[in-house]
Amino acid sequence: MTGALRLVLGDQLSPSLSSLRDLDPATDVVLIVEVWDEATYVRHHPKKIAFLFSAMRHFADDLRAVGVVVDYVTLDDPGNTGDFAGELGRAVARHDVSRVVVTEPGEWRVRTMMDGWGHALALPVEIRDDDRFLCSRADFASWADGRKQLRMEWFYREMRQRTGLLMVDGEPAGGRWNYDQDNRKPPASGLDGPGPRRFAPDVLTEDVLDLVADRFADHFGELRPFWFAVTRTDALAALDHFVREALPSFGDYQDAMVDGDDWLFHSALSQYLNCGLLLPLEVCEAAERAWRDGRAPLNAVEGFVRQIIGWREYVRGVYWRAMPDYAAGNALGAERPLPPFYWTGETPMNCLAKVIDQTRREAHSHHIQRLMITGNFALLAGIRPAEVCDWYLAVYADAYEWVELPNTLGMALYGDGGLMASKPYAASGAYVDRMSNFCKSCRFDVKQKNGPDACPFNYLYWNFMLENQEALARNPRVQPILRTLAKMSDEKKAAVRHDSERFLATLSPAASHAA
Ligand code: FAD
Ligand code: DLZ
Repeated sequence: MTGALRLVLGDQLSPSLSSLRDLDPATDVVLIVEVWDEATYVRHHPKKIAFLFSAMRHFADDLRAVGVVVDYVTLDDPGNTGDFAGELGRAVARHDVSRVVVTEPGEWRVRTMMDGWGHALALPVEIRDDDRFLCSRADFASWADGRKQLRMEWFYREMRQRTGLLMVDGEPAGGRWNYDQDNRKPPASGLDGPGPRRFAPDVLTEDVLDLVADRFADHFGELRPFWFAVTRTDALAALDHFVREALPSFGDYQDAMVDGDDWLFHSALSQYLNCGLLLPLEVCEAAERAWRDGRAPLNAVEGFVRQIIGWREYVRGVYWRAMPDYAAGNALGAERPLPPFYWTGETPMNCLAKVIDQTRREAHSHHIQRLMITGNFALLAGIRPAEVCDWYLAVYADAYEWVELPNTLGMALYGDGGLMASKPYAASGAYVDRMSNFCKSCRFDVKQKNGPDACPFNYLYWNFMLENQEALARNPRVQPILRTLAKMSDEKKAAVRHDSERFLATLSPAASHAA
């Protein structure tokens, strides 16, 4: 009897994956492929490529250990065609299979590729739902249908009821759905988080690191030191470490930024969740247990659970509902090219330089750094959303378009005109100063509003409002800001424009090369 060829993609490394569910070890073959096109459709950070290749190889070994036949194609296989379709074609020729089974991919780009596979292979291709997510695409569509705005908070409350997480007798634990007002503390002096659990690379990972060093040396980012978990067992240990060491303070310092502490109390679990080594429900249940056992306070656990069953599920729903047009969104008509310093980190603005440096070293920065430093700058400076999105997709180990695009284009850049965010996340230097210690060692003065020594976020903020006042005029949440703008003197407006033009002129690639 002929079997099924079950293709598992690099971000589908879960034993419970829908495409593996009815696998018959006697007849079926699992195909896993390292392909050039996936590693370069954006120039991914070397740590991300090494992480996925090593996790894919370990996953293959784990399947083999339970008797599954795995056909694993390495990047340096001499016959490697470099893409999914080519590798499927070769595998169909190698094996006695009569159909292909795959779980739907995370990206629209790959989903459209899949449409052509059946014809090209002359075999039926079954595409199954990705039920590792807690809200299916169909369920999200039913929730969203007929709503003018897709506010996360309402979606989140339904997800709490549906999962039963942090629910007591049908009511939200503690009587409130959302404990954000207890969170968002500025960083206390000397604040120091435990950092994520780190793992020494094994022999298999070392092989991958050599391969990646050889083939992707020209990509942005440092490959070593490499400490990510690459197996489910180690990812579970990383989860356990987070719950014990960091979760209790997660809520309090969720929005804080500290120069010199890359992680604070964040989990650093997103890359494991997004490639399937961890599942969202088990992560939330581990956090909930810590609250029920008195090991972590409710504000921390609720805040953490909200990020996963709320934000994570919600952005995925928005992505699939709004694609493919969503990717071209540019509601504010931002047309400035991405400044070269996003790749070099060479900028006199300390906050940007530090976040980009961390990104280069770790392929990670935390949410507020992404939203309020690199994202806020791109918003205020009017950088083309497509270029900003490509940057975020390339530089973070957890980046896949389904999660990166809504966060960048929708949340950070307001490129979808407010589908996701009720107002642009624009902030001046005062926010950065309140929530971080970056300003203390910056060449610019955050207290100065104008002039060559003023923090550029200060005048760029008002310049953004001046440039976009018509586009934002009907947004009720921006009204108070626009009323302040209307009262601003002409001299002050002229100074804002002058400082902004002067500063923005230094960002062009030509100006950077000249410098
Ligand atoms: P924690 O702060 O510990 O949060 C716990 C978990 O909640 C995360 O692991 C993640 O799975 C989930 N989560 C938190 N916030 C979000 C969110 N806004 N959307 C989706 N899931 C969330 N996250 C990605 O996973 N991939 C991306 O490519 C990505 N791009 C982003 C781009 C921008 C401009 C912004 C503002 C945010 C982006 N995020 C992205 C969301 C968030 O920044 C990361 O999930 C988080 O920083 C990961 O670090 P952590 O695991 O320590 O998160
Ligand atoms: C991100 C990535 C990389 C770098 N390499 C591979 C690969 O070689 N093989 C593979 O199956 N998947 C890889 N991935 C993840 C895919 O890009 C991801 O599955 C799609 O973007 C769909 O989400």
